[in-house]
Amino acid sequence: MKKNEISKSIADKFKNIYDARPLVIRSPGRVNIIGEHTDYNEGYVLPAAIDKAIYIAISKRDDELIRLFSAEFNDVFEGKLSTVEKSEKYWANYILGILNQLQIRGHELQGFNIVMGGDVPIGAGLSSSAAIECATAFALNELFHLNIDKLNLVKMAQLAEHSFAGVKVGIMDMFASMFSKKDSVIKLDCRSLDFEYVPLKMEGIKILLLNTNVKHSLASSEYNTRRQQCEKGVEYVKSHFSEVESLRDVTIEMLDQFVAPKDEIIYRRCKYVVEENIRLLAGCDDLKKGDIAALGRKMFQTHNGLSKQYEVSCKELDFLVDHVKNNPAVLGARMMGGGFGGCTINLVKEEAINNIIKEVSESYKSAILFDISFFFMYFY
Ligand code: GAF
Repeated sequence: MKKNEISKSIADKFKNIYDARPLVIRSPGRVNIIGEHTDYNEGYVLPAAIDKAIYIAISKRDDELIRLFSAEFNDVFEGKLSTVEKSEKYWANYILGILNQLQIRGHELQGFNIVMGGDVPIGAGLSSSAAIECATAFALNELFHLNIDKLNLVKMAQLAEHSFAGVKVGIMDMFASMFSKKDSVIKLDCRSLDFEYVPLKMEGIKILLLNTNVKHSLASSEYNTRRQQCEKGVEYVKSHFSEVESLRDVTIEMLDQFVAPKDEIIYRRCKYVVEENIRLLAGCDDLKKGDIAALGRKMFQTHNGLSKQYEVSCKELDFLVDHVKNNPAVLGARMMGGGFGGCTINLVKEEAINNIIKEVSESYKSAILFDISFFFMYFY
């Protein structure tokens, strides 16, 4: 379905349920070209918003009730403004988390009705959760004239995910959803939050997303563990260099000297992050020079690091990357997002796409006993 058709169907659903005309807000999912697990280490990322989005239809109520309907799950949540807390309905928590952030900041709201829907596949690593949080934050900001700027909405969305979804995510997904621009990726410095739009021009090459259609349950707990392991690595180095605040300030030499002798696993985790930041900066230069083959090679290296050093891949993701690795029509491929399932991102020569999809789908089905699905990345 096209954007305006989805928007209309969500608005129609809203009118059927609540008999009112809503404000409809659309917030996109994202891809990330390179720079994975670097955001919470104050490094760099290179995301872009895609043409798949979450839609929030919303209107005010006269009481203090909150009524939420998820079109995806055909499920209802009801609560009160005076008792906003984590719910067992995990989809509702992304909305409640934003409400909680607004209340912490002292914003006075009235009750409201919401219908939520959209076409960002859930669990595919395309940030459907960040898109829900950003759409909700934007919608409540508009509805109640709160005058919160976009960067603060992004920060609130990140904190909502920490407190109501329990995952200590970085800022990349929300930032991409809120700040992306057509035909460009965002080179975001996650320390200063300075950013630059880098044009994504790839003649004859398409971005193909292959969805493993699996999401392993350890994704959230392992994500938080990786974050702690990185912090531990920083602590080891900081005891020798007090000015070090995050892995952004750390060099491979420091890791060799102060982390390797202490803990081999932490050393591997930190080394991946330090190398990934170097790869991203070089990858941006490749992009600016139009050297997509060089960028693609770095993506393969990133996958290798995520799989072997950072250990956030899984057999399904590894299968998809291994499968295209020696195909000359695939310039680069890697797992994308937090890991343990979701999509791989592939840079593929246009003329070979149909064959690749057919071939990978068949092999995946016989090896993994699952179907893959695929999408092309189109800009928001
Ligand atoms: C998830 C998180 F939400 C992001 O903040 C980022 O850390 C990513 O995993 C890994 O790069 O999408």
